[in-house]
Amino acid sequence: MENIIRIAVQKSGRLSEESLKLIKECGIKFYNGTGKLKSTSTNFPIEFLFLRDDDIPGYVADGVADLGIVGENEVVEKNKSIDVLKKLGFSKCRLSLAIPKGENYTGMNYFEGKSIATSYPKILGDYLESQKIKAEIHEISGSVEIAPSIGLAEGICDIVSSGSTLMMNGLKEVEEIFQSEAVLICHKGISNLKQQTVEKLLFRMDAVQKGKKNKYVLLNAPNDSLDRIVSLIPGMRSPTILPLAEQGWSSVHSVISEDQFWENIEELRAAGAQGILVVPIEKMVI
Ligand code: PRT
Ligand code: ZN
Repeated sequence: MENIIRIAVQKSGRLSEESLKLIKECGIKFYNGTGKLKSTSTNFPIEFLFLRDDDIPGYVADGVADLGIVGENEVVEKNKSIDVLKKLGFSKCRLSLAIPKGENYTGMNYFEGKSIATSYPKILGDYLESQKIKAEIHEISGSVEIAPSIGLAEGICDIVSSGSTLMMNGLKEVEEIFQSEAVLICHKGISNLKQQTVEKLLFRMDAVQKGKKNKYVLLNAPNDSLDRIVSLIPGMRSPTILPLAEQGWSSVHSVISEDQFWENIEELRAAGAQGILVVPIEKMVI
């Protein structure tokens, strides 16, 4: 019982779907009925708390939850004493300064003596201080983008993803001050037994993430180009090479990284590879 960990995830919002998907990909089963605030897994020692994202850093700092999945923007803004265990690669966005699009932007000194509306007073305050700019921060909890048009502030500092919200409100992005993605956070000083469960979860998350970053390739190649092809796709230990029924040809199986995927495929074709199949990898344990 003492090894059961509690994880806080966003109840409903931009982080919810990907957070639960990642947990499911780790083979963890649970029931997530609408409106439920708590749930328990049937096959892993973990309980779920479904909360507003703003509350997650605080619950993890207090130890009400052992783990949490939340945006780095909330982690830094709330400034609670917690550990960040892992970047999760989803809900990527940036926190930016924006001003009315007709304004002539001259650099950070544009903001000297001006007022800026934001839901992130700490991140903005720290940034202004680092830039030695004195501006007035108006903290508001939502609809930040309308602040300049209603005369509340001269600029805003808000989360931007595609940029279309800024555009629709007649604003332009002038400075990116912070980059964010979802992270896994942990209470400081959890028990050894709980720590073991956290390690198991991290091991599974790593396998899922590595799987996403890599592809399995199968191809046919003439035997005289095998050396070159093996050097292009070294794989995890080394590629598997199997003879084809046709004399002088082999089938090569290996793993390639998503980052260099297209360059790799082009080089393989140039080296004589044919019939290249690329297959997604669900999990990868090295
Ligand atoms: O109800 P609860 O408090 O739980 O949720 P919330 O409404 O506070 O947060 P939510 O669900 O909107 O966002 C959760 C987290 O997702 C944020 O803390 C960020 O880490 C991350 N994220 C990623 C975003 C965006 N992308 C995003 N585009 N959070 C907010 N936005 C908003 C932004 O505030 C602005 O209004 O989307 C608009 C800008 O989007 P674009 O695409 O028009 O630029
Ligand atoms: Zn929120």
